[in-house]
Amino acid sequence: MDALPKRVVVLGLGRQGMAMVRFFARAGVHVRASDKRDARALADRVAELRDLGVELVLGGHPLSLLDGADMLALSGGIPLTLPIVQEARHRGIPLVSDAELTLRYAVQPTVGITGSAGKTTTTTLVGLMAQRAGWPVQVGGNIGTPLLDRLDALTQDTWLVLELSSFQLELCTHSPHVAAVLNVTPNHLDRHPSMEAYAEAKRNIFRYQQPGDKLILGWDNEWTRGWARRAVPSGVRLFLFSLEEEVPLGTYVRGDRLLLRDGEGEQLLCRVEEIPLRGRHNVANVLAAAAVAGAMGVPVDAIREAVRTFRGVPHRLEEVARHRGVLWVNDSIATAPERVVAALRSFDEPIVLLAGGKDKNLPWDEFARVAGERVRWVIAFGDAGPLVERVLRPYVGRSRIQGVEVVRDLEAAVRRAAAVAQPGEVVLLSPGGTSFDAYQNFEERGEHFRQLVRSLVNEVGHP
Ligand code: UMA
Repeated sequence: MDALPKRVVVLGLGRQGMAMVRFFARAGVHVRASDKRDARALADRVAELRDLGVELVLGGHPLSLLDGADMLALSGGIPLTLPIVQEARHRGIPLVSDAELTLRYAVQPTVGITGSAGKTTTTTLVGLMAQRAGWPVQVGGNIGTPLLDRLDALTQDTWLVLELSSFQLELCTHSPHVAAVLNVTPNHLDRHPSMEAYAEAKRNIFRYQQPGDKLILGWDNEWTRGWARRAVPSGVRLFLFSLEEEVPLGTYVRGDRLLLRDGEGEQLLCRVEEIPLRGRHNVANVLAAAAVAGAMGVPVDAIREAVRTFRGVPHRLEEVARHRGVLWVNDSIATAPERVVAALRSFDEPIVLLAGGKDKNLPWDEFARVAGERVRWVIAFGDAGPLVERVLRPYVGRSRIQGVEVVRDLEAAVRRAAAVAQPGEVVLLSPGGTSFDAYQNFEERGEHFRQLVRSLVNEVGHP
């Protein structure tokens, strides 16, 4: 096991930062913690930090924080371009993320799942599959709960199933025992310097795997297929999943059946119609989760039961209400245009789309094309509202899109949607941008949407 540092600096006091602080402070490491926000904004955690004996520097990250430090621990939201991060590199101070620390110090078996799309659903499903088998399991990581500060409380045989983001992986030099990359498509290009850099960050999830470890890769995606051909570390067992082709080891579809080949022959997982989630991308997510669980050794019965009973992840194509013949769906988690495309493909009904938020410098052309095939009306909101309007304008009247309007915020968008949606249609919040123009995170945005829809439904005298 790697030795602990003596003096560590933790940047960012959100969920990951707090987990890192607790982990180090309890282990007796000297912790200096810093956040760009001030003590008032962080009032709810300052008392805990003081109790832990942490040295606090709030309201910014002066370079002097690094004096005497032998490690710099970064939360996911800290860009590597910050002057203090550059300075740490210059001084040769190693950088880590909470994921790296978890993978480095956990004695438990680890499973890591990443991908540009589908990782939350897949990770959740893998956790449920292991649970169904009666295995001790904890699900965490980018999905919302870092597990780092709970490692000590978990038994050594507990499976840690982690959703890992490119931000966390960028700083990883350890890989999980079972690693999965579902797909790699443009995302976070405001943060990573290039598509290659983004993909290379993701590759860290298996780059450091050891002989005997297991790797699961998507066969239908160009990047991950390329890795399956060329980049598997020696001694690592490769599983694939595919909607398109039958693979030698892993999961695939034949007719209406999902099948698993785990080395001991072919087994039936379930039929496509047994999957309660909408959309072809969810069939891919089920295949991915089953391949991961199969690689872990979870019995097929448990995999099947988990699939049949899974009702989805909050804020992910979540049906919020059916009101006067209109279905209201919350897909706040869609923070990239590509995610909206997957959401749009999940419905046969005409769609009133609520899109916007904050753009990440991503391409929107594919979004516009698919919207043209599936959407009747668009209500664009937030920072990226004018951008969404601009990319869709050429389609109005020349595709299924009859109109695009720009409103200020989500509240106004919901009001307008209530006015334009017709019975038999779906009102879909699937923004394509992040929530950071108006909210702390996508959960808060999704929660706000739910509230707005609920009050609309309860409104007396609403037409
Ligand atoms: N901060 C600074 N200086 C800065 C920037 C931020 O001090 O220059 C501070 C902020 O004031 C704030 C803290 O850093 O106090 C926020 O840190 P954070 O953004 O890392 O938030 P956490 O609460 O730690 O949430 C993180 C993940 N966030 C990011 O990666 C941006 C969450 O993923 C994750 O669920 C959580 O840890 C638990 O692991 C969210 C996300 O958007 C869902 N992830 C991206 C994605 O999925 O696309 C990667």
